[in-house]
Amino acid sequence: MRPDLRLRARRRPLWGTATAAHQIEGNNVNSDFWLAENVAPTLFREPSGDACDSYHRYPEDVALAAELGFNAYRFGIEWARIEPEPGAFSDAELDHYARVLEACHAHGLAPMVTLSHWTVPRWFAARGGFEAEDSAELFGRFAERVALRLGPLMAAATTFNECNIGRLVRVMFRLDSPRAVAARQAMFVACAQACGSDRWASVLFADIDKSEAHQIDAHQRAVEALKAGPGDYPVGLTIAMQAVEGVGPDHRAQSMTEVINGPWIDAAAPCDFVGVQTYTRMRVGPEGAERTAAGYEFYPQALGATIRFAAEAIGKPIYVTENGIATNDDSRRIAYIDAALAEVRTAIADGLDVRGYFHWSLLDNFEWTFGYAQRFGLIEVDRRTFARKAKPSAVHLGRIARQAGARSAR
Ligand code: GCO
Repeated sequence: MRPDLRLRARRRPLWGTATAAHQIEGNNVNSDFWLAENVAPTLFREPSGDACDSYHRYPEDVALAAELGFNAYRFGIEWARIEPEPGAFSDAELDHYARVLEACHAHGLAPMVTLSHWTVPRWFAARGGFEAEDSAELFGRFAERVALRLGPLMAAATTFNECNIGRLVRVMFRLDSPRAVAARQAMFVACAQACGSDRWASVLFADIDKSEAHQIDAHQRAVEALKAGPGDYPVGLTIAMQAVEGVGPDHRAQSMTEVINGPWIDAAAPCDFVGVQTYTRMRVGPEGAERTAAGYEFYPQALGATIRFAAEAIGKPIYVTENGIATNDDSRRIAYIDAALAEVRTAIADGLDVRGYFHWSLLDNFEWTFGYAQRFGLIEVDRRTFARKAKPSAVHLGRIARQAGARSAR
């Protein structure tokens, strides 16, 4: 009798890794991102192409994660595959994701599923994405189909990945500059023209003044759909939380935190947990601070601050659903992991309800507009043969998970 991982997930801490459908599966041709990667002009350094071919190689990925010592796996299901045309739901694609979930169970990995990890079907982007008045209803319909088919197999689910990303990228990457706005608009026009549409809107570069209220409505509809069953699993929301630190007497850390999080702190109210996703801190850093390959300051201690912020602001159980580092020096990834986990342990020792840690990412994968240049993975992937090779950091974190009791002898 296979142990019920959903019950087990409630009882013991989850130690896992995280991925996203578009970043690892490959050939997500019906998605908004695939089109945006392949139009001219584009903001993308290179197209996602085959990615890690995890659409076909997920059995290998899941087996590797289990072999390393993890007991959970956070991954995304792809709306653009499940509903390639409006209302045309694919049972074959839902069956595909049921097989991915079954593989997780067969390997003792509690599956945490992300319903939307930024990508949407291109037909949805071409009608205005979440800027469209009826967008929440369409997302709720998608969530219902997912809940009905996959609910009995999920150990946990989240509606949106980094729901506040439209806010964060504006602040962190200064995307409001005239040059950045013009480059984005040119790509959007090219996408709309390629679809024969007069509009185009994506989640990552959303005009949140037009989209945010609809996306919050979509989140609430999805929470209701998932909690309606079948299946019995916690439903959450993941929020991008970089630790915002003030420098100098009149810093604006508090106001910047509020700008980055916006209404999404309150939107977590109907959820059973919040997914904290933290990479670094945001401050006018000291000159000479070590930087990662993503340009972030090397500051794993940020995780302690964001866990405490989430506990205080939201008051829900916490999973760290993303934490990691882009680097070609794996020894720095090991140092980052040890320092980040020290923050988690201290938070738990201080009585905070932290229920799991998912490292971003299992695999070196497609880092959105940055392409494959930024390597966040515990496992490297040969870009031609797709061969996987665990880095020392994978063995290191897997050993920590095992020593923490992630995988009792089965
Ligand atoms: C995010 C996304 C991931 C990224 C990761 C590294 O949090 O931005 O969930 O898709 O790849 O964060 O930037």
